[in-house]
Amino acid sequence: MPIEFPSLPYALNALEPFVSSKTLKHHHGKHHRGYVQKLNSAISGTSYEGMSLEDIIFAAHANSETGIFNNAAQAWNHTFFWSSLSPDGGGEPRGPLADAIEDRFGSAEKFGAEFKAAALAQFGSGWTWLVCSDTGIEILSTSNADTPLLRGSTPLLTLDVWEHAYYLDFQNRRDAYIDAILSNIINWDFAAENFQAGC
Ligand code: MN3
Repeated sequence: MPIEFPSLPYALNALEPFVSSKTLKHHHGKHHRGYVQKLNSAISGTSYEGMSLEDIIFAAHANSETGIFNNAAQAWNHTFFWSSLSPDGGGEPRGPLADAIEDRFGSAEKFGAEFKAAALAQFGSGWTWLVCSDTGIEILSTSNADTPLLRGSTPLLTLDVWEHAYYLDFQNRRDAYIDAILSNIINWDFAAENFQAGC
């Protein structure tokens, strides 16, 4: 069984005007699809064929198979990213996750400011995450395809800060992209489910 290229959990225009259908069409239909296609052709006929996507990520990393690792991790990161956004998103965290954010960051507003600063500070391509680990919840930035799974952290939500995520809509204004996502479409329900399941 090849690794599946998943459908978006919403319509192409569902995140407008914050993420345009044009961006989603390219980002999901070209970039994400491309990672999955390259991965499937790279693992065909190898010992990776038939493994879960997570197992491929760990095995390729352990074996220093950079090409397979990059495409596998990007496939996983993107699927997680689509769920981190929602047309019904935005607002503030709720429930036990809201309490954890208040304990760690002081308030949801202060969390937003720290998350934005981390996403802006990521040099070049990468991802900004809210994760939990043995020491509690924290903001984490990863470069290129790198993923918190390798650190034993549980991802709660993520933001893609590769230029392909925002250039069509915001050009070089990464700060405006971050603001639009955090204020309007970040999926706190998804983060809360991940928090309750894994932290
Ligand atoms: Mn991307």
